[in-house]
Amino acid sequence: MRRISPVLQQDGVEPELIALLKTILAACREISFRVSQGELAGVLGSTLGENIQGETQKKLDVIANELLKEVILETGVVKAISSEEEDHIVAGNPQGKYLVTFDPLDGSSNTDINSLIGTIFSILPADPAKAPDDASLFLQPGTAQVAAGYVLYGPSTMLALTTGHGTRLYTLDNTYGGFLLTGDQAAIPKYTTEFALNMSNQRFWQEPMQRYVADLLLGKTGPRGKNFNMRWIAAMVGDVHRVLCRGGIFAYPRDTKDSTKPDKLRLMYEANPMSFLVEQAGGISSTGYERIMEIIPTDIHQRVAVILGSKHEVETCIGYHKA
Ligand code: AFP
Repeated sequence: MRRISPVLQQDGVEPELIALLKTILAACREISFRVSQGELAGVLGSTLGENIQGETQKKLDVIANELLKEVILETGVVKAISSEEEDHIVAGNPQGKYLVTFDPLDGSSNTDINSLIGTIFSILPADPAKAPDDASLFLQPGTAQVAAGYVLYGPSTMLALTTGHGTRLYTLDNTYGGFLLTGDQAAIPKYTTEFALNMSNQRFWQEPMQRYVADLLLGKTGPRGKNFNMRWIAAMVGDVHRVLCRGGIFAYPRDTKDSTKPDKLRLMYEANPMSFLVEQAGGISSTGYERIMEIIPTDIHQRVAVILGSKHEVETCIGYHKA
């Protein structure tokens, strides 16, 4: 089985970017170990604080955030980082070529029930003309990403990674201490009968999503002419991983449940990196009205509606938004 570096070298990825990715993955290996120790390491449960999103921080959120921040800034090739758990961007080396955004622990409500969680990251080029404490550095569309990935802390620890040469899956080999290639070129099937949505929000969705899901639920006797099955992990990393492995549609649509927060998922820390991975595996990713990776962000903590996965199914859902 192949290690990461030769695979990335073969794709022509710059040595500095390879080194940065390996540093991020070293931090993820450490997070994986802490996660696997669970209660034994005293890392479960919440802190007393809240993050910028107004969400309670889990102890593991804070540990993962600190670990990533420290090792990424030490590389010297990163101009600034932006984390879901930090109110503001954190400046790095003014000469750094890259910007890193990350969600240190996605699905953190799953930590206390020993269920799936993960780290999501994205790497963008840094504008040499801007200062490292200038947040506008990050206001680039997802199409500018040079790499994106997630590490899923599940029964085995897995990495999905893209540098724009397809999406590959790796598995952490604890005996060797690194990630080994276990799934070359993920290919999301075009058609699916599986959907992932938080159905408890159904009554708060906008009309196009209501119609789309109502038709799905009618199954074989409805306009779709086939039965669908539902899955919901409550951690985007887990749901997107399933989509990469066997297809499906994952959506967190806009809703009216909380008027201050019509969209739930974060553009920079969740939607853009996942969209890059999904598109590189042959799927598509949209808000229902536009391609997610073409959105020009106006704020680092911006949220967005997400519909992604199997090409035909996402296109069908988009069709309901156009009607
Ligand atoms: P946290 O990382 O704050 O736990 O949120 C996870 C998440 O943003 C995303 O990973 C899930 O798909 C979604 O929230 C789950 O939301 P529900 O609470 O509606 O199930």
